[in-house]
Amino acid sequence: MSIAIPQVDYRLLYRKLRLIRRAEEEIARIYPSDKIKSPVHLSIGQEAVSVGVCDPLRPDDVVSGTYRSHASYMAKGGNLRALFAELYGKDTGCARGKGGSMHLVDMNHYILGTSAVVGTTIPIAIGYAVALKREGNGRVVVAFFGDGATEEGVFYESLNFAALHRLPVLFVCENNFLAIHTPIEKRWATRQLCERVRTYGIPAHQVTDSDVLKIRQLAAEAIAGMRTGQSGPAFIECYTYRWREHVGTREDYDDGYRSRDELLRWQANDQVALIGGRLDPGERSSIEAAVEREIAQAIEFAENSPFPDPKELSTNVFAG
Ligand SMILES: Cc1ncc(C[n+]2csc(CCOP(=O)(O)OP(=O)(O)O)c2C)c(N)n1
Repeated sequence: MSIAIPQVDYRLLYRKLRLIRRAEEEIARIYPSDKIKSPVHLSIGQEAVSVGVCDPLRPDDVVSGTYRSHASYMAKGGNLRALFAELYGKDTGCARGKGGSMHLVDMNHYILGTSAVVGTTIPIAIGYAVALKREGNGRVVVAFFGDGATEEGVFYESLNFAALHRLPVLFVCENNFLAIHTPIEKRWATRQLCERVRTYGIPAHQVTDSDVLKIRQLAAEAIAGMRTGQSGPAFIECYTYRWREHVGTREDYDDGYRSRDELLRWQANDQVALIGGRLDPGERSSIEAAVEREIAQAIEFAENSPFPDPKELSTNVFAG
């Protein structure tokens, strides 16, 4: 049976790419003021992965991310005001101001809570996939994680369990070649991640140029197969590049672990600009204006929201 993949809507795709890029640039602008109360791990440069993968998702599909999840949160349609309020530590934040950037969550949009501990959100995503399979409504889970997370044992346990039980989960590795400052050459004996994954019987694909349309197509095919029960889990490794420092908002090309030439090569292939360039200029500027308004309103909301009541210090922090 052939699988129908929905047509690309370039306006929607650009809106998402631009929203993520501009929201994170605004976070970087505000950050030095100390209004943002948590460390931030930006995805500027990596937007194509979240946007390409989330574009074919249904609103009731589930997404799981990491501490670097502003992008997947926005790509899945998470509440932008609650995102900014969370960064500001405000009561109206998506985790009531107690989690900050690394602990985003929005269950109204099926965005699972994220964690600072590398690899830990992968098995939680698998747990949701078990629940969705039992539910039987064709919903799927996407688990996003970095290349560093594939060094955790739980990644391989999760692959095996998902393959064994044919769970509807799409594993997406955002391979930016770095775990903090350590390059992949010093961490991986071989680059054959997809081959390692295939040994579990999971189809694995690699996108090396960050092309958002290729990523979208592969994700759409995998998701469509899982929805109908025709196929089990799938894996996509997306090469990508983080333009700013690991944590914080600086450009860190003088820190000695990577070169600005590398950045320039990736910037020449910037998917935000490339997709924007496919639009009619008038259409493009009205999308950009709408994005600016949405972000400005979210910032204003965060600024005007109250901090949590001190009496709530330990509420929703410990079980029971
Ligand atoms: C279990 C665990 N080990 C180590 C760390 C320290 N640490 C924080 S981020 C990070 C790098 C992870 O890199 P990757 O998974 O590739 O994600 P990226 O930051 O590139 O998005 C490490 C080692 C941690 N938070 N948790």
